[in-house]
Formats: sequence, C-alpha cells, structure tokens
Amino acid sequence: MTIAAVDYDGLIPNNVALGQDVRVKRALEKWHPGYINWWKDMGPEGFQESLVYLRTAVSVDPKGWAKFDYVRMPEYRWGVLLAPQMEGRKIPFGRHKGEDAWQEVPGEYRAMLRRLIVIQGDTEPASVEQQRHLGKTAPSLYDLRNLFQVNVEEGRHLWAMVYLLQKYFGTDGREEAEALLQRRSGDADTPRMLGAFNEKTPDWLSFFMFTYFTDRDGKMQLEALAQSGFDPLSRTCRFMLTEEAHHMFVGETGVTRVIQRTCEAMKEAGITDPYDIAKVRQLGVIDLPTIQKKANLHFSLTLDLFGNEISTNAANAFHAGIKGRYRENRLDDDHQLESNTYPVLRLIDGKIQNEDAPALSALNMRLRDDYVADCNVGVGRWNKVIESFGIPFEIKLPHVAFHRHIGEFSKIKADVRGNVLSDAEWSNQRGDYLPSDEDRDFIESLMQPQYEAGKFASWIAPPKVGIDNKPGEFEYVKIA
Ligand code: BYC
Repeated sequence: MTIAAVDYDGLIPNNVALGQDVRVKRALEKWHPGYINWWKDMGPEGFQESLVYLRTAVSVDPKGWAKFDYVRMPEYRWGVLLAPQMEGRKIPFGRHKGEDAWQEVPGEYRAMLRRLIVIQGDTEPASVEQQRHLGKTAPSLYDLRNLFQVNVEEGRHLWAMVYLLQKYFGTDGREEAEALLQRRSGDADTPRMLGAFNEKTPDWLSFFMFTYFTDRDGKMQLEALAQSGFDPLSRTCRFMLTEEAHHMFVGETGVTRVIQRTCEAMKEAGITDPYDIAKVRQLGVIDLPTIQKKANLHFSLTLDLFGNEISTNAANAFHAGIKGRYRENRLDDDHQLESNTYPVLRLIDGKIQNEDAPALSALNMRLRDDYVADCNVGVGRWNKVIESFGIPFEIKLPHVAFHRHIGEFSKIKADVRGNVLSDAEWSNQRGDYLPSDEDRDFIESLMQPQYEAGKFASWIAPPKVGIDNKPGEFEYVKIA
C-alpha cells in the first residue's frame, strides 16, 4: 500500500497502517460503536436509510482522491487519513525552528497539544448537531446532498482528531475521545466548548452563512495547525483542508444563489428599491437587507472563535512550534517573532484604535485579520451578482467590534460601522443589524422542502453545475 492509497479492508479505512498498530486499532474499534450511536442520535434527523450520492476518499493524493456513489449515511466509511509524510520535514517556526519535526508528542508540550486537538475535535460533531434538523426543509435534493456531504465529512474530521488522541495521548486521550461524544451543542449542562458551536442553525440561509463564515474559521485554524511541528497533526490537518474547501464552496455558492434568486424576482416584478422589504417578501424570496443581517450575525459570532486579540496561549503555542500562522511557509520573516510587533485594534479610552503589540501575543489578531481578508473575497463576488442586476445595494462585513462576546470589544456595544453605542442606543438599533423575530419568522415561512429531482424552492436559484458533473435532473438523494 502506498501512503496515498486508503486501505478499506478493515472496519476503519485508513492510510496509517492501522493493521500493524494493534493497540490503536483496538482503541478505535472500541470507540466506533459509540460514534455510530452518536451519529444515529445526533446526526441528520431522518434520512438515515436514504441513499445519498456522497464522495468518499479513496486516496490522499490531491488529484483524484474522491469516489462518488450512493451510500446510506450510517454506512459511510469514516476513516483515518493523513497527508503523506514529507521526508526530512523541519519545524517551520518558533524556538525549535529548523529542528526535525516531531513524530511523537514532546513531553513538555503535551497538555498544550492535547487542548488544541480537543478544541478542534469538539467543533466537528458540534456542527453536525447544529445542522441535524435541516434535512426536513431542504430547498432541493442537490442541497440536501451537500448538507449530508458536509455532515459526514465533519464526522470524519472528528475521527481525525480522535485518532491523534488515541494514538498519542494514552489514557487521557481515550477519556477525551469519549467526552467528544458526550458533549452536546447548546446543552445547558454539557455544551460544546466554543460559543458559536452552541448557537442554532435554524434555517438554510443560516446554514449557508455558517459554511461560508464559520467553516472558514475552520480553514484558518487548520492552516495554522497544518504548520505544526508535531508532524501527525500537520499531516492530518493538511488532508482535512482538502475536504474543508467543499464546505466553503457550499456556503459561498449557497448565498450567491439566494442573492441571485432575490435579484431575479425583483427584476421580474419591476422592484428597484432593495429596502421595499414587504414587496420583495411577497415574491417568496429573501430581501437583501435581511441577508445582510444574517451575514452580520454569522460573521460576528465567528470572529469570537479567534479568541482574545492578545493571548499568551497563542504566543506559547507559536513559540513552542505547535501552532503557526496562516500559511506560515509563505511568509517572509524570521518565523520566530521575538522582537516584532503587530498592530492590534483595541479599546483605548473608550475609542477603537490600533496599538502595536508584541507580535507573539498578537497572533490571534493576526489570524483574524487574515480571516477577514479571506471573507471579503467571496463578499465581493456576492456584490457582483447584485451589481449585474443594477440594484443599488452592497453587502458589507460589519466592523470587528460589532456584536462581540469574546476579546477586546466584548465589553462594549458597537454598531456595524464601529461607532461605540450606549446600552439604550444598542437596544434601539439592534434590530437594524441583526435578524429580528419577524425576520426569522419570515425566513422560516419559506423553509418548505422541495424533494422533487431538478426542482428548487422559490427563494434559491439552481446551481450552475451539478455535483460530479451530474445533470440538473439527477436524483442526489433517494429518500427512503
Ligand atoms: N469560546 O488566550 P485566549 C472548525 C477561552 S472551527 C469559549 O484568547 P486562545 C469548524 C480560551 O479557551 C476551528 N471560550 O485563547 C468550523 C481560554 O481558556 P483557558 C476550530 C473561549 O487559546 C465549522 C481563554 O478563553 N479550531 O474547525 O489563544 C464546522 C483565554 O483565551 C473562546 C480551533 O479553534 C470562545 N470563542 O484562543 C466544523 C483551533 N475563545 O484555556 C468545524 C484550536 C477563547 O485559558 N483552538 N476562549 O481556560 C485554538 O487555537 C484556540 O483555543 C482558540 C482560542 C483560537 C479557540
């Protein structure tokens, strides 16, 4: 077997020679039934017997790693897939820069590594739990299939982290692996670890915004962990990133199709004012200001996932060579940052302004800046669609101080332009920036399932091309 090929012979598909690693194989086989029970309890509600046209990894070769076929979700071949080991790989940053990458966990960084792996692992099942009700209101079979593809791959990402815990962290790794199946998104007693993963994903516009904004945090964090000096983590994250790309595609094209349908309907009805909300809603599409509010919500919730702007945890992880920067290998500096500074947006005397901070402490801020830049690329594409219809409206990302619960701006209230507001001003204006109950009720009223092959709900345009180049009429899910 080459490292790129995946061995599908045993219970757990893998490219890590699990057959020769009896201890880890047994541990994973023991964990497997609990995982399947979790999937059945907390995975997509209904549809477990349906045949879904899913892709499964057959190799980790960047070209042609996927095979498409109809699969019942509980029979999906979840497995352990790592990108190939790079011969002679060195630790690319921090105090150990230039030393051989670690193939085992360095004792002094064990706790730090375990914490990062557990946090990463926790987000994966959380998102599946958040999205479990959406199948009931899918706008098409195409979208239903994409939802399930995202869900099974998040499940596989959980497997990826659990493999690392089981293989490298002994008894505490096993306990953490169990706990990952016990916590529940939104549960008052045993919530998931990070805030955004305890929020609801109540409708499909939220799902598209989540996969656009929150999965993109996944991309940034995985890119940073893919730089890790702990080689098995780096290799795991590198393969996860190839799957993550599809999730963001689902988000970006999903929002694009919603916007496109709204603009088309407005044009057909001769409505030129995007703020004529009642009239637009009568057309059975989502008005652009409400789409903006959803973007405000999901963007701000996701910014919280970057932690505090100034963080000793982040500094320690970088210094130790455990978590790097976004695409560290493409940056041109000493990769140690001991004497560098980085501008951090802070609240100083009630005003929001930049202040230089030691670059090591400012790594969360830096990753968040890279994230915002990445978000803006797709937003630009959404605006091109609106522009092509000649509608005077532009989707804009809110200021980073808007609606924050973690970090520098969690202490204040700010509007979408970054003006600091009093509590009273915030209560008055909140409904202008975030979805109101009325907005939510309207969106919910549109969420009627459309399960006929080739058909789409009123509020979303069909995709430009099918998955795996399938034609428009293709039955992506055979509902049972
Ligand atoms: N909620 O020093 P700080 C994905 C805690 S998404 C609750 O700033 P640090 C996906 C923090 O734990 C990517 N608590 O923290 C997407 C710390 O507590 P302790 C997931 C929070 O470590 C869609 C304290 O506050 N991966 O993959 O620099 C679908 C001090 O904070 C939060 C990762 O996040 C919060 N938002 O930064 C599916 C990568 N923020 O330890 C999947 C791994 C902070 O002092 N995680 N706290 O008690 C990390 O790199 C870091 O832990 C964080 C936080 C960036 C999350």
